[in-house]
Amino acid sequence: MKGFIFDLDGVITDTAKYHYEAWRNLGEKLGITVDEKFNEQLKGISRMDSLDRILALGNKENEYSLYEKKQLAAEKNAYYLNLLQGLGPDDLLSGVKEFLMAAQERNIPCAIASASKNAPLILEKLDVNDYFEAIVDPASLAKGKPHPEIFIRAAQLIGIEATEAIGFEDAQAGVDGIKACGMFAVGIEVDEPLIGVDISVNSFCDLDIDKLLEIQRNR
Ligand code: B16
Ligand code: MG
Repeated sequence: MKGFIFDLDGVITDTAKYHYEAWRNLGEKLGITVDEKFNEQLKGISRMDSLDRILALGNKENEYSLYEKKQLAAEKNAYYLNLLQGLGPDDLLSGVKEFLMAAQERNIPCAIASASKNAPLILEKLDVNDYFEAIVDPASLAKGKPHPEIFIRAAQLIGIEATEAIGFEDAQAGVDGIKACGMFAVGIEVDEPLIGVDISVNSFCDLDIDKLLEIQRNR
């Protein structure tokens, strides 16, 4: 048995840039500069954990109540959703659709392991829902990435062991989660190098599905 487990933001589509823009906007209102380098630390991290990291960056971690923090997170999400308005099938990253079609032809189940609560909406906008047998609900998890729980759950949902799956990630937190459960990791490296991946590519255009399966088999 085999299966593919995909992160969403930065792997299927480039919504990572919208998350960054939305956090930078919120940071400006709070007097905290969220730059591109710091933003790397937010990739794959849940909404509330990202907010906590930003507040800590500005030494403001004790200035807001939980209620206020939930309001700030909701404000960021509203801004983010606004940026997603024009998202459509053309926003799939290069080679993703072809890879999903090739997986479907080979009857290899695919699942989404994204920290994003917006994942179902984004997949619908991209018109790729039908390629995925399962989407992990991040609200159902005890721990976020880099904990491996989300990847273990995704493998369970498609009926395979974590060690039988190949995981695709663009963030270090995600790669760490994949490797922590013995899964084969493919890094989608655009900016920063990812440590610990089994192979890395710039995009799905660089991946031959059959060669990838062979590499995993002979690992
Ligand atoms: P939301 P991934 C993650 O998605 C993003 O990388 C991260 O920047 C974001 O904070 C997180 O989802 C939560 O997203 O606010 O939409 O629930 O990379 O795990 O697909
Ligand atoms: Mg990601």
